[in-house]
Amino acid sequence: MNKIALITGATSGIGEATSRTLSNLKYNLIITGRREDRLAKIKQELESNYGNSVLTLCFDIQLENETSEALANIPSKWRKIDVLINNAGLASGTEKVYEEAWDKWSQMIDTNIKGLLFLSKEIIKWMVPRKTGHIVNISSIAGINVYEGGSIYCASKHAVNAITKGMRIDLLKHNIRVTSISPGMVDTEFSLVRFGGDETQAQNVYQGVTPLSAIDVAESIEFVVTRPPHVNINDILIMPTQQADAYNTYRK
Ligand code: NDP
Ligand code: 8X3
Repeated sequence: MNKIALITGATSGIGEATSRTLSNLKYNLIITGRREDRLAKIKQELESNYGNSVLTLCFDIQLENETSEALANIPSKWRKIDVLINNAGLASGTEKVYEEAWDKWSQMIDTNIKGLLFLSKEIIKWMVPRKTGHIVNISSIAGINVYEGGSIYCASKHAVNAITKGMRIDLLKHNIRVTSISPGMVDTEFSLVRFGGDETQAQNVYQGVTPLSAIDVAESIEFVVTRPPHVNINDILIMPTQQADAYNTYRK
């Protein structure tokens, strides 16, 4: 029987690329995001190219009631989730801690931390009795370094790292694997979202650098989920060759 993976934030970037790599491995997929048109298009593309089954769930992961309702509507045969990819997330703005950006900070905290936690709790409840499962949390170099104008985004990814370590310990006796993947710069819609749709500012982030592609990260996800059952990859830090860390980037 095909395995089932749930990928949050599959409407673009890393999540969308991962939906292709896992479809290629014959996973049936539950894909989520807020943009219903994109979910429908990706479902259609995957099912016709890979022959797997794809269930779409459209909800805002910041909202517990929407998330609960979406999960409650998952048919029982789809609840045997083998792999959960906690990928939905964003950075919003580059305001400093004394500047006015409360709404943006709340959005990052509610999406990157609370959303990930609430959804995970619900899915883990289905994994524990089955004594099997794998949770892959998408963190960031921002979970390791803190840079100017990034305090709340970085805080959210530091929190993801702490939650990941906690999950690993709490889930040890339940045979559920837990992995953190921390990329540096990846060329997705991430910077466009961070800069509120300003394409020039978004493109400047990648100037003179060959960033990672979403596929590079999806291939790391493919690697961790295809290890034999006795192997748990705890952490992967994946960077563009031209970026050593959040502070050191060599731009040509
Ligand atoms: P994208 O902006 O391309 O994708 C983000 C995804 O998250 C979209 O599918 C979006 O779906 C979803 N999402 C965002 N907010 C919500 C929400 N409130 N409810 C439901 N879904 C939501 O960026 P990336 O692919 O780059 O980002 C994926 C993850 O990778 C994020 O966690 C990000 O922090 C992390 N990351 C990115 C890096 C980069 O440089 N790009 C580097 C390191 C980590 P929709 O808009 O349809 O809701
Ligand atoms: C995204 C990478 O360096 O913009 O998580 O924080 S960075």
